[in-house]
Amino acid sequence: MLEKVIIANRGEIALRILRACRELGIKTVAVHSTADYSLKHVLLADESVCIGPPQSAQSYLNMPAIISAAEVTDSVAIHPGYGFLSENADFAERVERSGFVFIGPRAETIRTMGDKVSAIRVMKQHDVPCVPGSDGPLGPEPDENFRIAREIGYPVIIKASGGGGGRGMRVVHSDAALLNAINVTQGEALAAFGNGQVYMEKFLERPRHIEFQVLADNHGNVIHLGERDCSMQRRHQKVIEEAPAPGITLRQRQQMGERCVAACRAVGYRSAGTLEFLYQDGEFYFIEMNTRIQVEHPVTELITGIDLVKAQLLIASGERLAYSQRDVQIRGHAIECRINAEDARTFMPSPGPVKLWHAPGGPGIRVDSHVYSGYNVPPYYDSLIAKIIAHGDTREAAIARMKNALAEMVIEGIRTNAALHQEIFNHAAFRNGGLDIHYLERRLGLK
Ligand code: MV4
Repeated sequence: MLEKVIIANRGEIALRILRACRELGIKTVAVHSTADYSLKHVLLADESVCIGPPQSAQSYLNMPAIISAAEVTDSVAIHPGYGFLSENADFAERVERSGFVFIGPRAETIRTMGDKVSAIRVMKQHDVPCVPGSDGPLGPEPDENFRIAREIGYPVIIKASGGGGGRGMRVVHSDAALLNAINVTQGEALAAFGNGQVYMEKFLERPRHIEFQVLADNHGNVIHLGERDCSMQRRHQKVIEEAPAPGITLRQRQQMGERCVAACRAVGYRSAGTLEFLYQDGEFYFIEMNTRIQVEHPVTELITGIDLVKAQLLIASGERLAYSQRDVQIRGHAIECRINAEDARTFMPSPGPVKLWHAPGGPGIRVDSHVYSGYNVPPYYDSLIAKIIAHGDTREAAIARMKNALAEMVIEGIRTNAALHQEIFNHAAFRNGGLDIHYLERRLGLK
C-alpha cells in the first residue's frame, strides 16, 4: 500500500481524497496556497506544506513546488484531484520521472486523450460510436473542407483538437461561413492551446450529455460502472448530475459499457476515467474522454457501492481491481446538486465568511463539503462549496430526498445557488427526466 500521499488540490475533493486515504491507512500531506491555511483538509492532514501565493498559477499549478513538497515529506504518490494539474500530461510525466506515483493514467494516455483528434481516432478504431465528422484534422484546402461539410451535412461544428469542455468551438450553418469559422477557430486554438489543429463534426442540435465511468488496474482488468446524465448545465458548468441516465436501457448500458471497456483495455488505460457522449434520438456519439476523477463521481458511487477514490489509490499501489464486471450491480438512483458560492440571479461568485452552516442529512443523503461555520470562501478559486447527493430506490425517491435536503440546508453569510436547485426540482419537465443540454439555459431565459 502507498505509505504517504500528497493531495495536490483543495476544497471538497481534497477532503474527499483525505478521507479515502485515512480509510486505507495512508498518511496524507496537504499542499496549499497562502489563502488556504484554514481549509478543512489542511487542518486534518498529517502534514501540510504551503506551496505559494493564492493565485493558482503560483500554487496549485506550480509543478516544481508540488514535487518538492513530495520530496521533503518523503511522500510516495501524488493525487491531483480534478481541475488544476489533473489532466496535465507533462505534470504526470515529471511526477513519475521524479520517482513518485501519479494517481491517474500513464502520461502517454493523458496526452492521447487530451488531443481530441487522437482520442476520437482511438475510439473509432475500437468500435466506440463517434459523431460523423472529418476523421482527422482539417487541412488547408478550401474545396476539401467544403466537400467534408456537405458530406456531413450542415449544421457542422468546428472544434479545436486541444480544446474540450466547451472551449474552442464554432457552429457553422452554410458554405458561406465555413472557411472563416475554420480560420478563426484555428487562430484562437493556437493562441489558447498552442495547437492550431481543428476538426469538424455534425452539429447535434438537441443532445443529452451522458458519460460512462470506467475503472482500470495495472494488470489489464477494466470495468465500467454505468453512465451518468450531466445535461443540466449552464455555460459548460454542470449544475445537476444523476445516475443512471433516465430512459437508458440495461441493453444500451451493457453494449456501450462493453465498448468503452474494450477501448480502454486496448490503450492500456489505468485508474478512473470517463468517456463523454452526446445522446440524441436513441444513439450515442463519443466526443471526448476525461482522464481524472470527476466532480460528479459520487452519484456512481451511490448506485454501485464502489468507492472510486479508494479504487484509484489501490490501483496506484499496484493492486488488482477487487470487482469484476459481474460484481457491478446498479441499485436505485442518485442525484447530485452542486452548491456554488454565487449570486442566484447574476451567477457572479460570492466569496466571503460563512457565518452559519448546517449540512442536511437523513436517509440517502450524502454531503461532500469542506465548509464549516466560520470558514472564509476565498475569491481565487472555483465557487463549488458543497455537493449534496441523494440516493433512493427510484428517481422519484431520490428527488424527494433531495428536496428535503435542500430545504434543510442552512448557509448564512454568503450567497448560493441553492434556490435555483429548489426551483429546478419543481419543474414538471425535470421530473419527467431526459432533458437536453440546452434546457436549463432556455429555462433561465438565457437562450
Ligand atoms: C457538440 C455539440 C453538438 N454537436 N458536438 C460542448 C462541450 C464539449 N464537451 C463538447 N460540446 C458540445 N459538442 C457536436 N458535434 C454540443 C456541445 C455542447 C455541450 C455538450 C455537452 C454539455 C453541454 C454543452 C453545451 C453546449 C454545447
